[in-house]
Amino acid sequence: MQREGLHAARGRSRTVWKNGQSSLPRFRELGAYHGQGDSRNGVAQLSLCWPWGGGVSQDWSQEGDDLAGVFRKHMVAAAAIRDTRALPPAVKALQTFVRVNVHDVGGPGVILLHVCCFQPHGARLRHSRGLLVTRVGMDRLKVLAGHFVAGGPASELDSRQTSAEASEPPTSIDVKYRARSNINDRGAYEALYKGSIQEPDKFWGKQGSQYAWKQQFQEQHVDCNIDVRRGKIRSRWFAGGLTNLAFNCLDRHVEDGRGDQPCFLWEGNDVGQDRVLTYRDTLAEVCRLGNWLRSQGISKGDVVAIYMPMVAELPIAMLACVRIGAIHNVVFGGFSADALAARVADSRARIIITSSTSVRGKKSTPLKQIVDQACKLASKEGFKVDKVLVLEHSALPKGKTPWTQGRDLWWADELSQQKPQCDVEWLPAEAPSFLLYTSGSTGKPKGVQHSTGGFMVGAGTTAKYVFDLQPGDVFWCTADCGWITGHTYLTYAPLLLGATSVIFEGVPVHPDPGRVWQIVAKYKVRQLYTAPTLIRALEAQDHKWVTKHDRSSLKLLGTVGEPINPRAWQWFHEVVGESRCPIVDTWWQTETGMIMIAALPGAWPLKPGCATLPLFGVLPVLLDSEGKEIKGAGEGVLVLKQAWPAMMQTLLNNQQRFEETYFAPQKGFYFTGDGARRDEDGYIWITGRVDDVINVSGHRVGTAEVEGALSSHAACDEAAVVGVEHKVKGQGIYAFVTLHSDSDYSDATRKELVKLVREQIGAFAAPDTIHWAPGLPKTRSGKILRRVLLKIAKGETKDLGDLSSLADSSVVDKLIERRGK
Ligand code: 6R9
Repeated sequence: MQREGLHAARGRSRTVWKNGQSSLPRFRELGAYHGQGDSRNGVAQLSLCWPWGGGVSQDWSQEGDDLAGVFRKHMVAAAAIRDTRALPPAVKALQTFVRVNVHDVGGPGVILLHVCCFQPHGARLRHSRGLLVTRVGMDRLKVLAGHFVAGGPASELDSRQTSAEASEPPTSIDVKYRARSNINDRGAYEALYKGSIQEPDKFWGKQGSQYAWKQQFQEQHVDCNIDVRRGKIRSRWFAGGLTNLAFNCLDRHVEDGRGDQPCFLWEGNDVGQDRVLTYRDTLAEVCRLGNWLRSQGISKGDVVAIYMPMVAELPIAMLACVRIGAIHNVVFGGFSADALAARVADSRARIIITSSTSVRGKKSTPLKQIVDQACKLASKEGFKVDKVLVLEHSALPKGKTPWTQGRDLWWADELSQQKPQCDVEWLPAEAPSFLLYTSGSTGKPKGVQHSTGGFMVGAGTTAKYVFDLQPGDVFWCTADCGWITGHTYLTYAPLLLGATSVIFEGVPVHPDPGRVWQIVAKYKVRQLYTAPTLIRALEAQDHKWVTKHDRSSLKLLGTVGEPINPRAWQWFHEVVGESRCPIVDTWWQTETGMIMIAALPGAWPLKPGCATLPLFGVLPVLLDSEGKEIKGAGEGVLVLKQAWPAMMQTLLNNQQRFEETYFAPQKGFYFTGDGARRDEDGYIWITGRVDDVINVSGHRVGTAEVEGALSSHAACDEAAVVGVEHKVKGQGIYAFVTLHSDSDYSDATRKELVKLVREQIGAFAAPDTIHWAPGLPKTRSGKILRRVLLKIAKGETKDLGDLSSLADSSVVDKLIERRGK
C-alpha cells in the first residue's frame, strides 16, 4: 500500500496516505520503502511512513526548497495525523516524538532517512523509513536531524507530548510464550516463591535432590547468617552432602545414555572452524586433564589458574579442576601480564593452563608470552609458578611459541599419556569450587570464592526456570569464561541440565556484522543470552545483517551485565526475536553466583529495560537514604535480606574485607551496590550502581538517566556521565559524549545535547560540561571505567590508577587531549 502511495505521489502536492491499519501495530520493522532520488533533474522525493500505517510524501528540488521547512511541515503533518485520526488510544500513547536519522547508504546520489518513533525516555517503538534525497542535501539534513530532536517546532510538540505522557506506566509486553516448565502463571510463581523464602530448607532441598549426591544432605541443611551484628557471616547449604560438580555436569548424563549428545558446539574465530564435542568426548578430555593435574601433585583445595581464549579446552579445564577438588581461577584472556600476575600470586596458583595465542577478529593476543611475563612478575613478588600447560592454538604453532624448558608443557603431549577415566573427588557441599577476581570500587581486585553444592543447585535451578533450559536445548551464552556469566551460564548450568552449550571464540562483527545471527542459524540456537553492549553494537548495523539469517530456532533471548536501554531492548525484541521471543533481563553479580531478579516469561508480562521480579529464595529490599525499608513503589538502594544458595562464601583470605564490603554498609542485609526502583506492579528496575548516582542541588540524578537523554540525540553514539564537585550545587554533571562517526563535534550539537537533558529530565540535570569523547575507556567486557572518567573530569590526569583492564588504553590519552576543547 505504502509503496503505491509513494509512487503515486508525484508533482509538488503533498499526499497523505489513507490509514490502512487501525489496530495497534505489531512491533516489527516496516518493509523498506524505495523511492527514487533523481539527481539528474534535481528533483528528489521524500516520504515518511508512520508506524500506524500511512505517511506523507513530497517531491522537492535540491536547490529551491527550504528543506527545514519541508521537514517541519512533515512533522506537523505527523502531529496532525496523530491528533485528527481516530487512532487507537494505545497507539496515541506510544507516539511521543519522532527522530530523524540520516544514513548514507552509498549508491548513486542516494541517502536514506531513518525516522524513529519514541516513547517517553527514549524507547524506540518501531521505526519506519522515509526515502530519499540526493547526496547534495546531506550535510544540511544532518543538521536538521539534530534540529528535530533538540529544537524547533517538532521539539515543541515533543516536549508537550512527553510531559503529558511521562507519568504513564511503561509499555508492558505480554509475549505469547509458554515455558515447558510448570510455571506459566503468576499464582504458581507466588506460591513457590513464598515457600522458597519461608522454608528454604524444604524448597532448596527439593531442587537439590534433582542432582547426584554421593552422600545425601541433611533435611535441615541451611545455616546462614548475613547480619554482622549476629556474628560471622556465613552461607552454608546442603550440609552433610557430598557431591561433585563435574560428575553432575558430565558422568550423570553419560550414565543416563546421553553420551552421544553434543555437549559443546565450538565455533572458531573464522567461519568454517568448528568442532562438536559430545558429552562422552568432553568427559574423556576432562578425565585426562584431571589425571594430569593429579600427576603434578594438585589435589583438593589447590588453586589452578586458567588463562585461555574461548576454546572448548577452557570449560574443560574448569571441569577438570572441580572433578579433582581443585579450585579454578579463570583470568580473562584480555587481562595484561600485571593483572594476571597479581591474580596468580594472590591465589597461589602453582599451575597455569594457557594457549599459545588467542585470535579474536583480526587481532591476536600472544597469551603464552603474557604468561611468561606474568610468571616473571610473580617471581619478583616471591611467588613461583611450577608448571605452565600450553594448548597449541592453530594460529601459533609449536615452533613459534616461546618456551621455558622444565616449566612449560604441551597440552596434547601430556594428555595423550593420560587415561580417559579419572576418579571423582567427592566434596562436601561447602567445599570451594572456584575463585573469580572482580574489581571493587577501589583498590585491589577481590577474589570472590564460590561453593560447590549451593553454587551447583543455584545455577541449575535458575537456568531451568529463567531460560526454560532442558536436556538437548542448544543454548548460547556469548559471555567469556573469564567472567561470572561464562562460569554459571556457559559452563555449569547448561551441562547440569544436559543441554548443549555453544562456545564462540571470535567477535560478533567478524568477518561481518551478521556473524552472531549466522551462528544462531547454523546451530539452531534456542536460547541466546548476551549483553546490552553487544546488542547496541549490532543494532547500529544495517538490519539486513540480522534478517538475512534464519532465526526461527530462537525461542528466548536474555540479557545481563548492565541496564538495557529500552531502544536496544526493542530492537532485540522486534528485529532479532521477530516480536515472538521474550527477553529475560537478568540481574545478578559475580558475588551472587546466580541470576537473582529476572522474568519467568511464561508467568508475567515483560517491560522493556526491567528485570521484573525476584527469583526463588531472593528477598530484595529497597532502602532509602536513611536506611529505612521502602514498602511498595519507590526508589532506593537495593539490598538482599536473605542468603541464597549460590552466594559467595568469602573473599579469598579476607573474611574481613568480605564483611566490610557487603554486610557492614547496611546491617542485616547483603549490600548490592546497585540502586533500584519498584513500580506499582512490584516490578524491580535496576537503575545502576549507587556509586554512579550524582547529587545535584539535593536532587538525585542517575547517571544512566542523563546518559539516556544524551543518547536520544540523533548524532549521539554513546554517553557516560560522572559527578564532579560544584561550588554551588554540591555536585555538577560532567558528560562524555561520543558522536556517530559522520557527525560534527560542534558547539551547536553541544547546546542541543544540553537542551535534550533539560527537556527529558529537568534543568537541574543539565550537564555543566560536555566533553567530546571519540572513544570511552571500557573494560573488555564493555563496562565503562567511570573511575577513569571521573579523574579526567576532575583534571587529575597524572594518577589515573590501574588501567590494565582497559580494552584500549590509548582512548585515555585522546580524552585528556580533548579536555577543555
Ligand atoms: C552478572 C554480572 C554486576 C553488576 C551489577 C549491576 C550490573 C548486571 C544487570 C545489571 C542492570 C541487569 N548488572 N546485570 N544492571 N540490569 N540485568 O554482570 O556480574 O560483572 O559482577 O556485574 O552489573 O550493576 O551490580 P558482574
